[in-house]
Amino acid sequence: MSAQSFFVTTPIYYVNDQPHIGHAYTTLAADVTARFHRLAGDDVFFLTGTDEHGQKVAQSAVAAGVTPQEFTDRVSGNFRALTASMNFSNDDFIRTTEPRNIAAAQALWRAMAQATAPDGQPALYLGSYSGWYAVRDEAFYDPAELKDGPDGQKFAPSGAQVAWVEEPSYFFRLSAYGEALLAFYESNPDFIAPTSRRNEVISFVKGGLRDLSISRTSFPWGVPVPGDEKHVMYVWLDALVNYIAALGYPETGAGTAYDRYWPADLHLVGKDIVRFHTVYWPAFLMAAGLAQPKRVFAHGWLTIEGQKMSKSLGNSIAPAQLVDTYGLDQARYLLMAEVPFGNDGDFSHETAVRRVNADLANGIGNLAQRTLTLIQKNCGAVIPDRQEFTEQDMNLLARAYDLHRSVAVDIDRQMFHEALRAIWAVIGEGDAYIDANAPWALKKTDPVRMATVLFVLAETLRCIGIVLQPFMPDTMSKLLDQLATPPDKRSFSSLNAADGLVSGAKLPAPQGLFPRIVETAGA
Ligand code: ME8
Repeated sequence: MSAQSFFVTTPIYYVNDQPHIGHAYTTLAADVTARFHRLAGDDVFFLTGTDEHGQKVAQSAVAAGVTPQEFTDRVSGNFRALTASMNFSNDDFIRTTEPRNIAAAQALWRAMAQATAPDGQPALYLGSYSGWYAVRDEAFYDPAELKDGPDGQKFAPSGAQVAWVEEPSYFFRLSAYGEALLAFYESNPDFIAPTSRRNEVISFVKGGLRDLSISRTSFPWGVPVPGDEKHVMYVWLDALVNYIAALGYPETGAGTAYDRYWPADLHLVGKDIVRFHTVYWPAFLMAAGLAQPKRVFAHGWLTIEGQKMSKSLGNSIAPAQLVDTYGLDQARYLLMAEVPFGNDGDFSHETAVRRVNADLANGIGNLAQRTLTLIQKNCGAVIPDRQEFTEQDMNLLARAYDLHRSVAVDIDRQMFHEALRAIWAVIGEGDAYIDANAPWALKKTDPVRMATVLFVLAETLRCIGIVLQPFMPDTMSKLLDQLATPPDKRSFSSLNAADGLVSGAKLPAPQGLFPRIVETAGA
């Protein structure tokens, strides 16, 4: 049987910004998901990239004194570098300025231009746009949504300043798609998550949709509209198309990547861009006659020490800085463990130190260190012989062999913090087991039982190590090396006794997994 395909995406990031931990947060969640599905045996495609057209990027290029192409070539690399610095396992990295994205955007445009909207009118038409536009959000706003600022300035709900725009524009007849969208949400209750976002989107669509301006003529930095090259496409159109451009759209026949991976299983996005992914994108796909993605999950907003990350406050944390301060896998753990995915949450140094010490150094680190050191000292540095298991032994092992199943449910709901909590519950059971059985005291009194206890602990650690790989790949690979687990026995299909540790296998000298962070006074 061929493996089940699994396609997960991140937003493609605007290159006007330096990557900060907010960007790393979304891509990390996608990385954990992709790695988890690979270990489950799925055929995974994990996509990320950069969004390089539009007014916002063009303005940043002017400010930097270079052409938009020079600018995007330079800064796109900052986002590509995240793959190495955060150990992301993306299978592709797409830039919207690449020929494949431009070709896909133009093909999607043509398909929509030939389409008839549900009201029987053409899906695209030429008109003229006059209204409010926020360059920072690259979004149009209704007058009713705006707030007044000083000197007659007007601001979008996001806080971005808007400017009045008047120019010829092609429109997408979004107003005709409301009912079709509502029917789609209704029959696909898992399409938008969490539920609070789903409810927001449904009430937005129920409130009535306006046609969407999808081209601009007042600046040239974009994808030319086929057949009318005075216009460039609205940046969100050529951004959203990246998800299928990376699969080779418009090639869609049997044997293509599109055929293999579309529809996407999961678009991960921040809460700021839900509307684009759950209203505009599905409507474009409907018009073009393409299948809908299965799920859009919107996570919340990260703040730093209680404050919004902003250029003016200068408080953004670069992902590399996080890795330098806490270590790579520690940084990955902290971002996933602390905040319930979907909620807003704060990153603070104090919490980070507490969690590294409590969960990593004293938690899994200590359990591994105690077990492996005892095996080293008392069992000749080989996986010990085991005798009959007690009921307590079997209970712990059953929990360890089963762990990936409950974790899979959490991962499929994007409840990463709950997945970690479930894994830490088993680590806690391992701690209780080692204390209850006190293998260090059995050396003289009952060495045979000591060997069985240490075997059970090592086998439990093997399972924990396997299940934790998506979150902390490097450190768990170190742990599995220390348990002499061969590389081909590290997927979920090895979470059983038959593929378990082999008594007598030689183990290397144990090494600590996570050093404690000791803060010197005044630091
Ligand atoms: O919106 N906390 O790009 P963008 C959590 N190009 N996540 C954060 C964050 C924070 N403080 N700041 C940013 C765009 N993010 C478009 C997307 S997709 C076809 C086009 C994350 O560079 C979050 O995922 O503004 C958000 O949705 C994304 O970065 C926005 O990145």
